[in-house]
Amino acid sequence: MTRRALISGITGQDGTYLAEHLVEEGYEVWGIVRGHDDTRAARLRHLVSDVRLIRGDLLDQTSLISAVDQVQPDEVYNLGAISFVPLSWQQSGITSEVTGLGVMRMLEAIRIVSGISASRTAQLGSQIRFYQASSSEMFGKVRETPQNEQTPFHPRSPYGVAKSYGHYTTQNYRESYGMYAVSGILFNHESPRRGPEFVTRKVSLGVARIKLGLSETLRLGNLDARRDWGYAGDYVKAMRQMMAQPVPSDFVVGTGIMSSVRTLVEHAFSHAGLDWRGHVVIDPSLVRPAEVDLLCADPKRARAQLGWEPVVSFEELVRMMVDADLAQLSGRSSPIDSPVAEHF
Ligand code: NAP
Ligand code: F7E
Repeated sequence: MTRRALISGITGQDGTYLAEHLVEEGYEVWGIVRGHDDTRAARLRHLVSDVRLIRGDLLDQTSLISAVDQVQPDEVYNLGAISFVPLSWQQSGITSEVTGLGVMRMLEAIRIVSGISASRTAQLGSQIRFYQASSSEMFGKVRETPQNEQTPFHPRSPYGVAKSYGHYTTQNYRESYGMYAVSGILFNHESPRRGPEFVTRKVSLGVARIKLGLSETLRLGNLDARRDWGYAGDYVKAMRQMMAQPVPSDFVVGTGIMSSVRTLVEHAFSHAGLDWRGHVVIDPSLVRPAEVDLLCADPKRARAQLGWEPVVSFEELVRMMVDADLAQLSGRSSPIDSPVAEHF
């Protein structure tokens, strides 16, 4: 029988790749979209036509109950969040509400629609499965390197704190109610669909603009930070694989290789035949109040139990993103989103 998936955050980077992947796998895919911005829904439809949309908001419990009740999904993927770390200091309240409490609201919607309570726990097999988009930002000021499923959390931003709340809430619903609820602790993953405020896309767009003579400089913050960067198209496959396990549990997903922002910049400029030193300007206002200095995954468990492997390397990813932005800005492909992110 056709499986039915409901995705929050379907208009975001991961939502579009996950929707594509699930459609390819034969799923009927539904997405929750907020009421205010039809351009985001239009972009989604341009990328993935075969999805059904339903209105809802992670701030609004009633809308989530209605969505789950109407769709009657087999699987719910909670990807919706305020996901840009610097914004979480400026808007910590709304970040806690959406990225943190939103997880609880989505789990409550499933619990209520499924008729699960403390005295009537879920029966594995027939129940709605739940995936939470947890993040390596929960490791923050890392206690060990690389980080695995047992590494303690030390979040460094309101975003990391909210994600930690969502992570523990997911675990708690699994333990309290016997629900099939899992978290993927995903390390940074990028693509040509990445929001223009995140550093990889900011760099690929900046390089394309400089190459095409549309700009001279690119303003950046901390070049020493190191991240484990992979390709979003690879990571959404791990989400589905986690939901197909007989017993629900959490997985770290990343490449196990880290690179600095400086290395990212060097690769991106050199791919376009440019020397970054003549163009990059360090802007202290872009340095964060509390930085996560390094993140590096230990994906052994995902590799062994899910059979998951990243396909696209960091170098291929950077080239893919620069080429996509060059094509977009020179009019050789249709626009994905706003090409200006200088002020983030
Ligand atoms: P993204 O591009 O920023 O997408 C975020 C999505 O959340 C958008 O579809 C947005 O919808 C939706 N959203 C925002 N506020 C909402 C609300 N109040 N109610 C319902 N939906 C709301 O993020 P992403 O990169 O695809 O990441 C997907 C998820 O994985 C996020 O939870 C993120 O925190 C997490 N994560 C990402 C990474 C990464 O490296 N990409 C790593 C670890 C974890 P609108 O279009 O309406 O704004
Ligand atoms: O920053 C440094 C910055 O904003 C990466 C989100 O998807 O991944 C993402 O969070 C690094 C940081 O991603 C600029 O200081 C330097 O050290 O691309 P980012 P992030 O903060 O790692 C995690 C796993 C998530 O869960 C999040 O949702 O790059 N950096 N200069 C800069 N970063 C930005 N954005 N802009 C700069 O100019």
